[in-house]
Amino acid sequence: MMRARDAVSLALLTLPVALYACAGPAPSTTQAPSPAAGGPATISGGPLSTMNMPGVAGQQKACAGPREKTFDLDVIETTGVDLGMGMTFAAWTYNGRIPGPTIEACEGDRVTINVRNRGTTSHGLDTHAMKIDARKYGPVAPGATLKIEKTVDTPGVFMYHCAAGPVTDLHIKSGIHGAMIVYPRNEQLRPAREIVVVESAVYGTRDRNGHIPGTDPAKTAKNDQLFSMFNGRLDNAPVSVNPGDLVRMYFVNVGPGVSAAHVIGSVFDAVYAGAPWVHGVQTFAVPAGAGAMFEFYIPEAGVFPFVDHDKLAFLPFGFALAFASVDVAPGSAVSH
Ligand SMILES: [Cu+2]
Repeated sequence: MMRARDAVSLALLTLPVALYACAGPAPSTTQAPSPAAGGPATISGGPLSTMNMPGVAGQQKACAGPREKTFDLDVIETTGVDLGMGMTFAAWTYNGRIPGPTIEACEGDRVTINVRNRGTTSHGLDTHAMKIDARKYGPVAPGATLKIEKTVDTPGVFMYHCAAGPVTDLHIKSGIHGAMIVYPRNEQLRPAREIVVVESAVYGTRDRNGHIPGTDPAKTAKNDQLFSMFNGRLDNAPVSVNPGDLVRMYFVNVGPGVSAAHVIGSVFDAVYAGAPWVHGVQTFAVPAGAGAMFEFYIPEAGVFPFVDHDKLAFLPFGFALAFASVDVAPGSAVSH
């Protein structure tokens, strides 16, 4: 597996650079911005994306738009979604994708979510952004549509996922989850290159053809994943950024366990996981079922992989999302 090897070599290549920077006088850099000075970021491009995750509309559009927003989702039990690296997974999903579509609202919006159950068993939807009678999250029978309505009044990045009574864990871990952003209405976020990243995992056994035919309840019960992923892919292409960019990541951890969110080669300038913002954080803990905004600068030309520092064992499965301002040698996990 070419990509697997390369993901490891990426990490190995990156480490000595970090160590060098610590050990000696600061190496001269040509165009490092000064995050410490708190100056405005150089924004030289639009929202960022990965294969399974389009760019966000953003705070300005969400908050300038109508204060009543409606989102329609379909629960679809697939026979196989492509995870990359030659693997497919018979996932259960919202809208046929892992993760589901990102729901963007603004603080104070009246949000309606219609969930059409196109599956063969009962499904629902639970969004952590709402304060509501939990029974309103379903589930509903196959063929039925669930309607959830509430004003969202807490800004942040929230997980949403299937609500299926006692088997909810199995449904979430089969792929029925996504991110919901509630932008603050009165606090203007800094100009930044924005991206949504959802960390999740697959629990099953792959066959000779790389197909994982379903979720294994014994493995989900033990949080024993086959591998973890960002945005439903094992092999995300590098995200192209520029030196000086401020990146704002809307992050959700589906699980398992705590995500030790970290960017190799940068330090979070600001983190929001519920007021207030905190600053100068190397690694931020996001438990399963939680989310956060991470703001970090691209300090100089190079490659800056976002990782779960507690799950580096999955680097051979491509579990790193590289932010890169440079072309990387062909055959590398961070090549364009
Ligand atoms: Cu479900």
